[in-house]
Amino acid sequence: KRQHALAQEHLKVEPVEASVLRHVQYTLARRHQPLTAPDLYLATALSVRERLIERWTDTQSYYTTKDPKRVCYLSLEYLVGRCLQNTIHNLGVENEYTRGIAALGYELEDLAAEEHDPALGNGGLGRLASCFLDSMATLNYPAWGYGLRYRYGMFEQRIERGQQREVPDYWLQGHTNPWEVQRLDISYPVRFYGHVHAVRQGCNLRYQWEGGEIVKAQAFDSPIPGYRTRNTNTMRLWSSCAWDEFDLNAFNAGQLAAASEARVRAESISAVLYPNDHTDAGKELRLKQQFFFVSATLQDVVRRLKRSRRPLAELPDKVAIQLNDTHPTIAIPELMRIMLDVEGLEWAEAWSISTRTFAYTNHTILPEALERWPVPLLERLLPRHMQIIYEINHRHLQEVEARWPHDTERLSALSIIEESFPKMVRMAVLAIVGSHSVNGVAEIHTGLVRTRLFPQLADMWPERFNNKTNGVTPRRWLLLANPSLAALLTKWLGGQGWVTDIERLRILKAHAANPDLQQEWAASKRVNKLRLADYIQRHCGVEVSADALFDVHVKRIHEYKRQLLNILSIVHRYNVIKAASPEERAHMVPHVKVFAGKAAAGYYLAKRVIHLINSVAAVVNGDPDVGPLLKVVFLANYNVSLAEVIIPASDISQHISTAGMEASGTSNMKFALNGGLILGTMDGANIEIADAIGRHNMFVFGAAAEDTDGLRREMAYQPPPTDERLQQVYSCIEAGAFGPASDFRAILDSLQHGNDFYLLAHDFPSYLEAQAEVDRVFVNKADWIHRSIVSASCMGRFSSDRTISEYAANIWHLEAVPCPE
Ligand code: 26Y
Repeated sequence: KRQHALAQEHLKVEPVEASVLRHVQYTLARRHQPLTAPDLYLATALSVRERLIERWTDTQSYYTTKDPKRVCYLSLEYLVGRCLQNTIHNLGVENEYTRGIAALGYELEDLAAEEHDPALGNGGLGRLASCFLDSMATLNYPAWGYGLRYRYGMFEQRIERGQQREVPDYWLQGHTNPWEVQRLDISYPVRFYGHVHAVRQGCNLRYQWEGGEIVKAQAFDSPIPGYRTRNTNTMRLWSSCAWDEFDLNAFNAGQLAAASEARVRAESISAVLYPNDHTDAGKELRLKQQFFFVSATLQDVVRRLKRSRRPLAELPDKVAIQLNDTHPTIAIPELMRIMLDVEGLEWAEAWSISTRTFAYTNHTILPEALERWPVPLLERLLPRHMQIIYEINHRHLQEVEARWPHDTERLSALSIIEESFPKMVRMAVLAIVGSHSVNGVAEIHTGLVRTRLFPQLADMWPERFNNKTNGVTPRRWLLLANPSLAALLTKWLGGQGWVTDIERLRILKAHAANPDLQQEWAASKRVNKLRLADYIQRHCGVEVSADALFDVHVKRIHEYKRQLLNILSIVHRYNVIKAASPEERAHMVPHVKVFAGKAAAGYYLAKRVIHLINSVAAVVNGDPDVGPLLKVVFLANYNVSLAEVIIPASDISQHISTAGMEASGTSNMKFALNGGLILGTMDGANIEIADAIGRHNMFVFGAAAEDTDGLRREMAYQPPPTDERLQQVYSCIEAGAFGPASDFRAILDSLQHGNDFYLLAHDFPSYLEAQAEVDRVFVNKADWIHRSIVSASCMGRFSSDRTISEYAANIWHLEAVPCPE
């Protein structure tokens, strides 16, 4: 206590400058060098970190005393974003630090930009996990995020000659990461391969998994501070290394080679993030990553339970485990193995404990993203788990047979094992059979999970399926990313309460027509547009006007997200401008089209689309005849920090997936929250956003999800004629207007000889109509701003605070445990 009080006192009296300089001088040992921005960033981070660690250790020991139920969020991906400003804001020390850093001759914002943005995830699913961690801490839930500490994160994207080149992201090199603590006291052995040994115990057989290879899982913890609360949770990421150090006595050349091979093999497990989303490659190393992370996590969970002297039977009362997609699903057989083989529980009890502990979130209905593992691979890598999966399936199918006798079709649809060559384990089916809750991430998506993806499972356990519409954290996506709008909100809403109660924005709706508010609103948007214009100038060398309509399309490049539809419409717009008279041009709305996003390295068509966008950009931007009426830019290396610059600056953002294919989308929420209007299809969370803000405040087009199957069938039977404008766009590309047509042959073929699976040609006319409507509204500034205010003010439902409260109440049965100040 006394020590604590002393430390408190010390922190109180040590001003920011002194603390930062102490770190420059003594931690970084740069007493005689001039101050540089990178040094100062690190010293500032280390200074903030001291306050963070205090809260963190207090929270953790408070949780230990209280011993409440906790949630463990298991995710192979986290897209954390930069930490410095987030931590400073959540701790409520921004004034102190802004002033302190200014006194040292720097701006806090500039130092913050020195931080490397860790990219330990692909896209939406990883960023959602990080938004959830922020909300869980802010709402005082005792929560753990578990994951993998990849040495190489998502590749860095460079654009060279219009094309994507992937550069490895060795994010830890040359940096000390002040936001993590290596826990040398926390590591676990993880086994692979080996064999199963059966031992007779009385009249029972007990199984033991032995031999094989052992790898060490080493914990790295990052404190996750809640906003203006003492609660600070833990994100624990596992790093792999060899279990045994070299046996120095046994060294001879041959053994050295073998020993270092084993080390390299061990370290390779957490070496690199699989940069694929939505296409499962089924690689052995990926399965190793999944099991490695899951095994270490479960050992950690069980150890904690035992430390609090509780029997495993109490696990479901003390821990909820949420599986972020099927990626950690091997946790189900692993927990069963621990209970059966290590703890000696009987099957029925173990199974009841397991299913009451696990819950599963599905994030996609695309067949190519559904994980399936070959049985022979599982038998070799995890032989005991394969046995357990067979046993789970056997009992599961017995239950099916009892309810629906002699229904072989149903049996094969419901089986965890797919009877193919080789046989495959369907991880989603395993996850559903082994959980008490299965949720989708938006209303439409949950509906499709029930009716299209797993109708037989939903039939069997209707109560198991539920919806949790995604949300985003207003801390990062409004308070941090958009300081000018945040200041406006604080002023108009009479304080900062909105940061944790975003529903308060609704008050603004009544003032949407107020000219003062409108004028401040427009001024704030302009500040953000100028910031993006500056970024574009510096990174693309293209000058854009903040008076133009900023039309943004940023997300992973994928056929179903239809960046192609957008760029084709841009070619059409270019054609229209070229053909227009000066009078017509005078009435046109100038557009800046902003693209960003990464293509999976092996996704050929997606990479061609990037090439096409850049090729169109080069022609359009270089055409003096077009001038400011149209600019097209592709911003390289889309990541969380770039999103923070782009999102607040949009007038329009596009979320135009083929209906039924985007599970939810979360950037749509961020854009709308920042006063951007949405051009979108009736897909994912767009539908609920339209409901919340009023459909007339959104620009909607395209086929509806329930019509897509029928349309595809019709079109296959009788292909409709191609829209003339679209035909003209094809002709331009064919004619080499944007470089050799051969560069885009694959795209043209997919469009002209494919079956329009993504309904691009089908939706093209209504897409152009929606764009025309956008232009008509944009010229009426007051109307536009009115819509912008109304839509932002109705976005309260899309805070991840709401989402997490629903998970906590309905799935985890968790109570908040506020840590006393
Ligand atoms: C199996 C493996 C290759 C794989 C890896 C990553 C499969 C999928 C993914 C990532 C999926 C993902 O990011 N899904 C997105 O999740 C968001 C959060 O729920 C949704 O908003 C978004 O619609 C969905 O595409």
